[in-house]
Amino acid sequence: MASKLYHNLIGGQWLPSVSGQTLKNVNPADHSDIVGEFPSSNAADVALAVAAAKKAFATWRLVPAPKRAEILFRAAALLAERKEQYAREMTREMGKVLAETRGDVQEAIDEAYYVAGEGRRLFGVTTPSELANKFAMSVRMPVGVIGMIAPWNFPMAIPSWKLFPALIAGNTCVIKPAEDTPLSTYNLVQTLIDAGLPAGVVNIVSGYGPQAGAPLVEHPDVRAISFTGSSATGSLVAQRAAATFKAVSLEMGGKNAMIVMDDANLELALEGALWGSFGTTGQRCTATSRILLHEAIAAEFTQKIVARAAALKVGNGLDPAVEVGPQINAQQIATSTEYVAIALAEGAKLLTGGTPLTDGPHANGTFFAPTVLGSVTPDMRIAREEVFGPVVSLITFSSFEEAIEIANSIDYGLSTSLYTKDINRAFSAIRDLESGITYINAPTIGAEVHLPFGGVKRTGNGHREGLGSLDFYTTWKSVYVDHSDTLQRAQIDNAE
Ligand code: UN1
Repeated sequence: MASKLYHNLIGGQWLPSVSGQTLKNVNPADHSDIVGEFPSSNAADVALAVAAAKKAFATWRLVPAPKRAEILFRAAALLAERKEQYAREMTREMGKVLAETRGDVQEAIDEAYYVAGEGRRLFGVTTPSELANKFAMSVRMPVGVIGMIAPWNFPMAIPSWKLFPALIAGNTCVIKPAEDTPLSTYNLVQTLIDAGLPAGVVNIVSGYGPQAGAPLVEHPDVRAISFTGSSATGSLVAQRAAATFKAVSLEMGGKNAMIVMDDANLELALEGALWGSFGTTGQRCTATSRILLHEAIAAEFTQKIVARAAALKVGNGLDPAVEVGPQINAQQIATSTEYVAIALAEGAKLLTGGTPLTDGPHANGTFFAPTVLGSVTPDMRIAREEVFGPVVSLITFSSFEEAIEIANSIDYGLSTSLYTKDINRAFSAIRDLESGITYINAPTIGAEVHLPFGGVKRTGNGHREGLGSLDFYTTWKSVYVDHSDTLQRAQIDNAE
């Protein structure tokens, strides 16, 4: 059966790529299942999309924000109606299990309601002028055309984190979905259109990074870029965007540590470790990838997590019995395989997993066995570099201070977690862990949309999604209204 052909969305019209080239969206659990064919776009498509977004900005910026919000409220309700269908399509293109793709759609719904509420806030500031009979305030203005480059691991949630706040603030958008998971972006944007979004306000250009992403980053009419992906690509994005002085929001890698103290509820920590490490097949920037174990409980915890990890059912995420879906593609399988080899060469011990799964129900997809590595020390590459797969490292420590030091010893700083019943240690950890997010008695995953999301060090460049995203998607305009009917000179006429 011929797979469904999708087009770019430009100025409200669905258009094939200018070159006519396409790319295939393949189900990672079953490579014989082609989800669809999408445009493989290049600079010519990006130019059309940016021109459409620029044109639409002239009118969209003047729509009152509460009216823009009404579209988001409607989109939220429509997404809720379509949740099951969109979740199934997402599992088909991305692989994660249905419970998680339902969560991904739910995250877009949450984001829509959260941001729609901002339509009646978008607060600015007023402040007294230093001069008499003069009024001072600063208001939030839209930035203009925003370019967005989205990852494949949260195919609807992360585009919603970018599109919705940009839209409520009056910007127009060109989004490049990840080449592995474009359908969920299409579903999200189709919902916005059905909710009444005018033509040209959001444009989709699908394709690969070098061909479609790079021209978006470099286009002079794009005023800001929001990027989520690897730190290596993020660095290229920032360097290329610098030539045209674009604001850039980068959301990148992690090597997230969970610390389990000797007084922790071990069963709770075990459940959290399994969910944090193997949920989304470990393919979250927030995934738990280092578990730091107090020496007093290390042996018991290790034995339990190894047994539980080995028993996880890996397979097609549409099967309700499956707990862990496939990895997204062969490249990610190669990365997981390579990191296991690097870890073993450096002295780590393979406790379970460690190889791709290729037989029986796994024959047609890209599966990797849930993997636990023991005897890992903080200096090993496996303890410092992001794998983005179902591979977790166990590291033993003997004091709380040492655990914090190990947790902070890496270049990333997205999410951290501490299991303890000691409230003093909990608050010390909240203060001392170098990360944008810290969980107490919960794993490193599970962020809610209305709190700031992002990290420090190589994880980000200081911006936040969720609460804080409006600071990226708006620019301040300070306004002075002098009603004295005389020339009043600041810094001069008010000086004694
Ligand atoms: C990601 O880790 O790539 O916090 C995004 C979470 C999700 C979002 C994760 N709400 O786990």
